[in-house]
Amino acid sequence: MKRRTGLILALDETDGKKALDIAGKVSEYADAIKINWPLVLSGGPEMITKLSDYSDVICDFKVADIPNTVKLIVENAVSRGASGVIVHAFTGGDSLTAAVEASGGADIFAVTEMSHPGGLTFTAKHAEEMVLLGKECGVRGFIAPATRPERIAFVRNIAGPDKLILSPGVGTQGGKASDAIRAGADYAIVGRSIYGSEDPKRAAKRFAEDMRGLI
Ligand code: BMP
Repeated sequence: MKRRTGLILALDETDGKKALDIAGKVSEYADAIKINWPLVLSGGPEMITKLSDYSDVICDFKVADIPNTVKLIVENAVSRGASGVIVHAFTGGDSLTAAVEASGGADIFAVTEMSHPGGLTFTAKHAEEMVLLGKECGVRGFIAPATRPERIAFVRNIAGPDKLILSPGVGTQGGKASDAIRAGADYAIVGRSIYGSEDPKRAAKRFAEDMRGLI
């Protein structure tokens, strides 16, 4: 994943045709497109391959399972063109290791603390352990919340300078892309504020401009 703007588009648009249209319009400003269950379930897993024509694709499947199932999911996503897969860390070291081993060189990102209010219930309390475990298992980076920039700084401090931090929660959830980057994130993930806007290209440009000079 080459960093130009620092922007990752979370393409949770459920109309497959519309999603591809938005991907084309926004690709100038997005370093990657993150695809999650809403679009995979409505547009089919072939959306992963189709979107990889526009940019790097990160499969946000938040994989949380036993090692063998993790392996099967990660292998399948990568074979369809994913250059990254997001997994949960709470499943433990064997499942995280299975993801890294099955990735065939694609990037594995582990969730630390989630960006929504409910993320405080369990994930925040174990964020440090999850980062340490992720490092031990060789993940490429972490997901940390733009809604709480001080927690991005916390994750960066434990993760060290070499891991990537991808930060969702920008825009609709209240976080600001430049604040996330200043706190230590490498990329800001933005969904509804771009794909749900009347002019997704202009919206993406605005987020990219907010981060310009910090990337
Ligand atoms: P939006 O910008 O529309 O709020 O979308 C954020 C995206 O990031 C969604 O795809 C969501 O599933 C994902 N995400 C998140 O919002 N918080 C997290 O802690 C982890 C996520 O993957």
